Amino acid sequence: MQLPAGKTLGGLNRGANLNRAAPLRPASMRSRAAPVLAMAKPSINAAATAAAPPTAASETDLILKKLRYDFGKLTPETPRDAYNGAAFALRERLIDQMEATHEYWRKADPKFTYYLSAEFLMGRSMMNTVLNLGLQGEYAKALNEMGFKMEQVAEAERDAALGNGGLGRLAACFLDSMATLDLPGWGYGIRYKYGMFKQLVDRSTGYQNEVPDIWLTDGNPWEVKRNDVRHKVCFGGKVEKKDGKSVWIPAEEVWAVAYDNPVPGFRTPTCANLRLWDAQPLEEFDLGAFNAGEYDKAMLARERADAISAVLYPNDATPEGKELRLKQQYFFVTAALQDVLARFKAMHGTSNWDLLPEKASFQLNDTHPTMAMAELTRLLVDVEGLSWEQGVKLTSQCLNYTNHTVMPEALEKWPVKVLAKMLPRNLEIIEIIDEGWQKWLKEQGKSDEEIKRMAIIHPNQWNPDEMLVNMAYLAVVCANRINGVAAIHSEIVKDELFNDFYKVFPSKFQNKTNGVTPRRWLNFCNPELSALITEKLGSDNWVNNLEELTKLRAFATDKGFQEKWQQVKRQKKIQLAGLIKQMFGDDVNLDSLFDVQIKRIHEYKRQHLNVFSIIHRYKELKAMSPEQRKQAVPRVCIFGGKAASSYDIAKRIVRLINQVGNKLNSDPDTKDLLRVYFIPDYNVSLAEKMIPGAELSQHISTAGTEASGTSNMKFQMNGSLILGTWDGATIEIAEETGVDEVFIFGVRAHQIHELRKTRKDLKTDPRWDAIMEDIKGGMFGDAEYFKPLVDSVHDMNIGNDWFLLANDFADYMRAQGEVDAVYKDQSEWTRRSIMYTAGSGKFSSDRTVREYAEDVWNMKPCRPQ
Ligand code: 26W
Repeated sequence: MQLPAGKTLGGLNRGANLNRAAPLRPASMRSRAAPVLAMAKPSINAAATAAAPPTAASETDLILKKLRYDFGKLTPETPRDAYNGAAFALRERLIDQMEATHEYWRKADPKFTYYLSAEFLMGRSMMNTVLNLGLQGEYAKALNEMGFKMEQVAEAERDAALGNGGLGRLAACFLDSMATLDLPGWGYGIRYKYGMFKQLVDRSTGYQNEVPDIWLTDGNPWEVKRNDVRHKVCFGGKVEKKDGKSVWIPAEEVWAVAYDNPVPGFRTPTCANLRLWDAQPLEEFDLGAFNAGEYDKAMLARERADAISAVLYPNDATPEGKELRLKQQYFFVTAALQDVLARFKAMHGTSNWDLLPEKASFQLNDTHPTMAMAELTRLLVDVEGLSWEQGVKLTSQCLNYTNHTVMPEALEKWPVKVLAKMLPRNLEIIEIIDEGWQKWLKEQGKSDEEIKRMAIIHPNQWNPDEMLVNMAYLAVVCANRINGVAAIHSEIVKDELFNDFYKVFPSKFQNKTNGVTPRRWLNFCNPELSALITEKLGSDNWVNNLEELTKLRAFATDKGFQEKWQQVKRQKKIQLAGLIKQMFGDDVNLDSLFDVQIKRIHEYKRQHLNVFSIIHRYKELKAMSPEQRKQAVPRVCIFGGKAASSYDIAKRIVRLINQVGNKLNSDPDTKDLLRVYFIPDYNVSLAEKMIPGAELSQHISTAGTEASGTSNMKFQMNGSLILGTWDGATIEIAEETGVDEVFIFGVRAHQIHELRKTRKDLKTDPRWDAIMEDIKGGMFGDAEYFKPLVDSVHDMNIGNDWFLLANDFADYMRAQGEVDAVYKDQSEWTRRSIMYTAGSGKFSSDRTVREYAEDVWNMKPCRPQ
């Protein structure tokens, strides 16, 4: 790298000489930078970034320069312009930090962890980047001088919605914590061209409609295309035996091209990476076919490749079972594994494979990346030439599996015939693994019945001639460690879901209770409450040491502090009311209890139990005298959540909530006491707006069905009380906050099996029956349409109501009554609200990720100096 004559790196301060106007690095230098992430070379970043910290002036220059040369705009006219300028300016900061981090890690050669996930629900990046880099002052000033408010500019950004719900968002929170904890870690996933569909709700009919999420139209400033980082991905064909070795001759090949998304940590120089793969054809265009007039054939390779990374499957609990889904899963898994092995070989050569588990640990985010179990073995044995034994050993030392659901219908099983066609060699490897596994079980003295129950490849219970590969069993047999995502869930995983396997190797099983990043979910989305907490605790150390919040307990009954706490909550309620005004044109009563249930629509999450209780509350209010109504606690009930496009009952639940809202919100007798709003297109950035304004959040899944839940943690952090069942992480939230502080109801998980089997002592309730009659009677219109919904929950005795809504109804109404009673005592409510936030320390994803690093990945932080 040539510097101007007589100048040494140290001498140059960024402000003066390094302003972006005068590009420091000549073009050729820039291209040479790319290999750093593939294979490192000495570079200047560390020194450069170590120079003068950014100033409002330097960022203004940079923003205007980006606008001018990347967008041909001299000054920003719209928030979109300002966003483009700011985003591309920050992009340069991010790339510098990422390069410097990876150069440092290249030298330090620490152990890395790789988070393999089919989903990363990142949301927006600008505010997160500005705040994690500690540049809010500079950027707020720079943008204000251009006539824009930071919040206004942030609204111009599209959400990166590359996920369905909990699983995808957890992956995003984990990346933030890994970077903030200086843990060398990367995410690997798919760069979907179309993310989670946009949900439109027809206000008058209440129907959900889906439209594609075309999020990349205006480019994506938060990614760096790595044209030179690509791996070949093969499909189909056949396997031939050549001198005793299996040789796969594929029928189709595509490129997996890397796009890097820098992941900056909070207040650390560490900037990790999320590498997303895009499918590209080997041949862009078949000119021969074109000249022969076969136009479709000319484009075929392009279309087939595009299809692989085109769209996210919008189901979050029932596998579509489509071949393209399996193609997507194998595509990103093999690209990730090839990428990691290439870097390992560059660093450690090809005769040091036993070192691999010391240098790389992989976390499989549910079963979606489970093909990694066969693929890593294939790459090590077929490509790198290791022995089968060594290949399988290394695989089982490197790969770990997290289970996120016990719902039987969510567990992926791929037909053997589909695998035989698409991935013949991988199927062969799975068959050999299963054979060895069953043989080993036999040697362990397991009965044939037990061995049959633990077979990885087994008949389809609904059509025995079809053989299926059970992806969860493959993961459990091959993984080094297996974990659930909350204490109760991990017990169910051991005692029920994988009990046979647990009895074989109990030491593999662990619990890792989920967490959420307190940066995005408290510090950034609720600056008002954050400022109050920082003021009370004397520093904002809590942002990455969340356990410090316990100190707030001492002030829970402090009148002065309570007042300030109430003011902040009031401010956030006003903002949420503003959102309702903007969307529905309605002014809501700010003295109402803001009651929020936001999550994917699913029968086990029981949004319909919530709306049934609202129908009863409405009827009670209608039956009251105006006098009595004065005693009632006014409520604004807010829902949000997408129903998978093919999930019929879930769509009927969405419509019922909207129809109930349309009726109640316009009823003169009750509209000041009870409102219902279904906020459409619920996503990460909407959650950031809604959660701080909530006073009560509902997590009312049938006990034993919600693996953990993570929105419950976000609400807790923001001082929103919880009405919920004894399920998932809500149990641990109650334990941390104080069980009496939480409104708990409903049957317990261990009682359910018996209840469903015997159907004895099932509770009924005349209020419940009346509600069912009202709906069937057309009180909310279209009785016909809602009949299947009513039938699905009415009358357990005929096998309906699998999720026990009727059984839990009375106790739910009891808890609802308690909520109203406590809300009438605002100082008691505020005391509890403070206790929730104070008890949320455990639910930082920093704690969760630290536990994974210690107990699963066995790795240490490595902070770039
Ligand atoms: C194959 C279709 C499919 C897609 C996604 C099946 C299952 C899933 C996910 C496992 C569903 C999911 O998001 N599970 C949620 O994961 C969260 C993070 O651990 C938990 O907090 C939620 O309780 C769990 O439902």
